[in-house]
Amino acid sequence: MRCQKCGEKAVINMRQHKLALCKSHFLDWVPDQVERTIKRYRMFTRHDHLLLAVSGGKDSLSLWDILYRLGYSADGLYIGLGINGGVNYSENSLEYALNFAKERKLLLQVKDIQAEYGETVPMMTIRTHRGRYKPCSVCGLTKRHVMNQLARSQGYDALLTGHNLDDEAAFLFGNTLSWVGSYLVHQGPVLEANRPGLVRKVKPLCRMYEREMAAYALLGGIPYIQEECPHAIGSTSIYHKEILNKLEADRPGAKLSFYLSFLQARRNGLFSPSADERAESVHTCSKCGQPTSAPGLCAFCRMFSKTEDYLLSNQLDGL
Ligand code: Q46
Ligand code: ZN
Ligand code: ZN
Repeated sequence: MRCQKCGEKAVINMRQHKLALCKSHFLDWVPDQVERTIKRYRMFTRHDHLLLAVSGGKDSLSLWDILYRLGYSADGLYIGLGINGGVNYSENSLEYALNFAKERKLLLQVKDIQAEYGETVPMMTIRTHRGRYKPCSVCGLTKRHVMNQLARSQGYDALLTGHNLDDEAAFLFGNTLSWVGSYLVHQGPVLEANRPGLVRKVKPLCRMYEREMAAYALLGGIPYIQEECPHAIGSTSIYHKEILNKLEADRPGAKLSFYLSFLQARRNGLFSPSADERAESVHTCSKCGQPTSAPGLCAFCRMFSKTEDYLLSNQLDGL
């Protein structure tokens, strides 16, 4: 197979785009595609101060590399969740993120959940019973809270995540199977800051296949943590990804078309906020100042207040 741009030996064949490329043309093609996505969805400009959530995995590190190559100014944020899972997952992933930042002299902010809130995500999960002992629910809530809090307090213009097309299509598939309208209304490449206290969220890799991002990291010489988070193993989202991969194998381009058709349907007004949602008044959490649908504390502060009570009672017991 030959590169369609220069005729050299191709290293990747992307059936979904009917395109085969050599290493050097592929490494130029990926940033070019991401730049088009940034412009198409008016995500941000080169004047904006960006904060990228960095996990140490291939997507976020590749995105950081791409932004750097394209001349955008993006700082990284690594959130230490305290996940071990028998593979020192959090410690190792931090190492990859730190090395990446150091080599390119980029700023990586590190927030350690246990240092900040007294307990790791798995500890909070066991004690609060949130998510039936599966940490993903506590983890998602914590990450969203910490990312928004830091982006807001330090005046960043947008918060970026490395979600790729496979992530977005699997999320969409799951929400379509159960018709979770409230998620479908809000899913997309850009989540506007439509409530006071929220920072704009964007996903510049939303049109890039996971396979393309893995190839970019590999060919671009970007070391990243290869292991999945131990809590992702056996998850519904991975199961949905596998189903979509089968569909993609038979019909190249199916994932992209599923996602893009959804975005088009949404633009055409197929989904709209429910009457409940429209009537919902926005409240501000009395503790952290972030928006919440009910008066009083937001979901994160409610969960964390149980940690505070628990830690305090432990201290009192020790007196
Ligand atoms: S990091 Fe956290 Fe994921 Fe691990 S505990 Fe679940 S949500 S799987 S992106
Ligand atoms: Zn070429
Ligand atoms: Zn709060």
